[in-house]
Amino acid sequence: VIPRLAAALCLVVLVVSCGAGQPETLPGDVQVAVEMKDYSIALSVTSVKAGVVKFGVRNMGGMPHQFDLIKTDLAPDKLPIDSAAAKAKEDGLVKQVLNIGPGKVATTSADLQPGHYVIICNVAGHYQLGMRAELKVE
Ligand SMILES: [Cu+2]
Repeated sequence: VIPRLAAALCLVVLVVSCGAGQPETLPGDVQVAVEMKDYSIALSVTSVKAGVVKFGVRNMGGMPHQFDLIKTDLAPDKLPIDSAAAKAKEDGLVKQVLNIGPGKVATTSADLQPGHYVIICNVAGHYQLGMRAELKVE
C-alpha cells in the first residue's frame, strides 16, 4: 500500500509542477518579441518601422521583471543611475509595464517616432545586472 501511495503522491506533485511551470506564449501579431531572463533582455528584431508597434514581453526568468521603453540617444548600458534607488533614471520613458511574473506574457503597444530607444527592466539592480537592449525605429 505504501509504495502505491508514494507513487500516487509523486504523480500529483508532477502534474502540479508541470502546470505551474508552463510559460505562456506570445500572440502572433507581436512585432517585437522581448524575451526576459534573470538578467538579460533579448529582442527578436533590432529595428522596426515608425508607427504603432506591438511589443510582446515574455518573462522566462524566475522572478518578476518589468518592461520600460525609453527614448534616448544613450547606449543601452550608459543610462544614468539613481544610486539611492539602484535604478536607471527613466528620462524619456515612453511605455512601461510593471510586475510581469515568471512564465507570464505581457503585450503593449506604442506609437513610435523614428529614433533610438532602449528597453530595460528597472526592478532595483536589474538594469545594472544586464537587463537592457537597444531598438532602432526608422
Ligand atoms: Cu528584472
